[in-house]
Amino acid sequence: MANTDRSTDLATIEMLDKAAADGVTTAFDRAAAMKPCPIGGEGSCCKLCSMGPCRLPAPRNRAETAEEREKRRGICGATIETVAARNFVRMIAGGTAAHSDHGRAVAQTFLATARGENENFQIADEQKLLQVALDFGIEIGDRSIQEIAIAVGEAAVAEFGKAEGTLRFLQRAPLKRQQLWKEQQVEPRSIDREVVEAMHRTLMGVDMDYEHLFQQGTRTALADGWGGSMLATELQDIMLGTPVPIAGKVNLGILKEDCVNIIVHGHEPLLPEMLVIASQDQELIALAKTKGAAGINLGGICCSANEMLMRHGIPLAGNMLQQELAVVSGAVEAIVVDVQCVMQSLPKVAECYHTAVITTSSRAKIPGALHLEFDEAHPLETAVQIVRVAIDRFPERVQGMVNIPTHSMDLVAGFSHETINYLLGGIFRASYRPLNENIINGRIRGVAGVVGCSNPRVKHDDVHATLVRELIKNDVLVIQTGCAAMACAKLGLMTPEAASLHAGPGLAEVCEAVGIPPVLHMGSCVDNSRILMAATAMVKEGGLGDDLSDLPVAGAAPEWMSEKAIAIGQYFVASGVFTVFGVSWPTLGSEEVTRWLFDGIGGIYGGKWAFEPDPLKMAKLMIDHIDQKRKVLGLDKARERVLFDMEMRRELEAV
Ligand code: MSK
Repeated sequence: MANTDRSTDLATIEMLDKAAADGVTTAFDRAAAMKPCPIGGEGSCCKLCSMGPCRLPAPRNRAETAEEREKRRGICGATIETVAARNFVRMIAGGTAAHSDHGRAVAQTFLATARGENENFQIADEQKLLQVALDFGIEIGDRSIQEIAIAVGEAAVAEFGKAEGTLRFLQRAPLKRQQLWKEQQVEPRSIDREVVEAMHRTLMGVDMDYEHLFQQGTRTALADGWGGSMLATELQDIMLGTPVPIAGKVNLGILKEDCVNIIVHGHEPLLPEMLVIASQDQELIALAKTKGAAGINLGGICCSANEMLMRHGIPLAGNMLQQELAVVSGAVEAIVVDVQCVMQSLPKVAECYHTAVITTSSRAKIPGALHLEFDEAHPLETAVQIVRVAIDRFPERVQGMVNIPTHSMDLVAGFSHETINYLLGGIFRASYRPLNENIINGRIRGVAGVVGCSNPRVKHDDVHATLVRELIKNDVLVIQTGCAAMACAKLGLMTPEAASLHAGPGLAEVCEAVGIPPVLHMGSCVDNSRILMAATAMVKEGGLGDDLSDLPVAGAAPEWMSEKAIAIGQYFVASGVFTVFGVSWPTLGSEEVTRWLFDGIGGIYGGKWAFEPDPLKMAKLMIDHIDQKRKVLGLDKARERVLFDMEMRRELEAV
């Protein structure tokens, strides 16, 4: 396959050409060489015990007879429904564990910071601290900020393993949704407990009723979205600052030929925060100059990058599939990784260049990488050590191997849900009212969350971009996180100018009046919890129903690959959001389970799943859903657009 068919991104194509010339193999090559296993891919493989693995594929290209269907069982007698559901629930548990272990690390650092045991971090957003304290039912009174922070930190750490009660952030949801979760008995009790119970119930010989299995899957996913992920986001904001709009750049063109280039890749933002400080340290810059460099240039891949961008404007080098390609540029002195979405191939790719691959988490090592563990008690020291390693590598750069793509793009990021509130409502009357009103009057048709990974099984960035362009063209405001956000940012969809170039007339009018792009960057993977909060604020503002499932909104992960995406999708569905995934669907081996996820579950939660790999068809599914919600709300007639008059414009501009 030509590299132009593998990605729409010009920098990626250039680096794939260079990788081939340099004799380097990438994920794109490995995907082309290895077809996905069709049995595992559709959820029909059970490898939970050593009586198997049992393969339970349906007949290909013809309908299954009832007799064949009855015989499609594992050695223990497990039906294909049980096998497909167990596999799916285990994916949810894996994704929830990842986000929540990240959340736990943040909560522990937060508590140490509050107690004065960690001087490198501080309480940066007192207002948010007080908000979380109120949500946690913590008394404020005349207590000091430190006392409140300690109480919040202790309560946050307890959310992971408390013995009684349910998760505190569930109370943030609309009342109707809380009631529904209670009735369905899916309120998560503690985060760890739900992951443990999901693993237990999916073990050989335990839970065998697929709907009952999905009940636990739902409870586990809610422990992610309204638990581990939301805790990570909120506590990071309190310690590091809640994002506000900030200009940045994206794509491999951000690498600088004359500088020591350090790429941070992974998810947890605490070490990256310290690397931001260390990379600006005058002594270290002077040291870099003694080695012949003009300075130190920091960039990011995946969600560590999103975190650094949102709070410091540090440029994004690219999304998940560009991690190897950053090294292939020959201009990266160190790629620093922690957890999640890191490819084991990095040290192998780095062998061809001079790049140091540095692992930093106590939870993750890679053979062939240098391990410099992040010392939470002395985080800046670890960061300084890493920068020194990178500086020492600069003289080893082989000039003939350096080829930095010229492609980079401007973007505006930092749209936390609080920022949307201020931008739309104004600093003195922060409110979602203008957003709701513009949905009600039809300028904005609805809102779509387009999130998730990149995946070499589809044309890189293309599915994201085609879907998002189609949505904004149809007046749907798009909010994004993770690698999806980078895909669209690279194509210029996150600049204010994108409104007049790509958005439909109603959406463009609102974006131009307020000065926002039609596609809003909301952060990293754990920040999908910001989308839950934004949607909840829309419900609470009024006029769009009284539950999340009433809103004209939809979600998608067009190029997903990680189990984390499945956990996110399930908590969106259980929160009432129609959610479409592309690439492939992991329960297709069971018609019954798939039908239940695509339809039956909607009867319970109001949100349901869909699978559609074609981005234009995916957009149609989402827009049809949004229109159907508008109809139920009586807003279908309101789509005769009202043009902004001067008074309306003044109101929106009073920010
Ligand atoms: S990094 S989970 S590839 S979005 Fe959060 Fe990107 Fe997916 Fe990892």
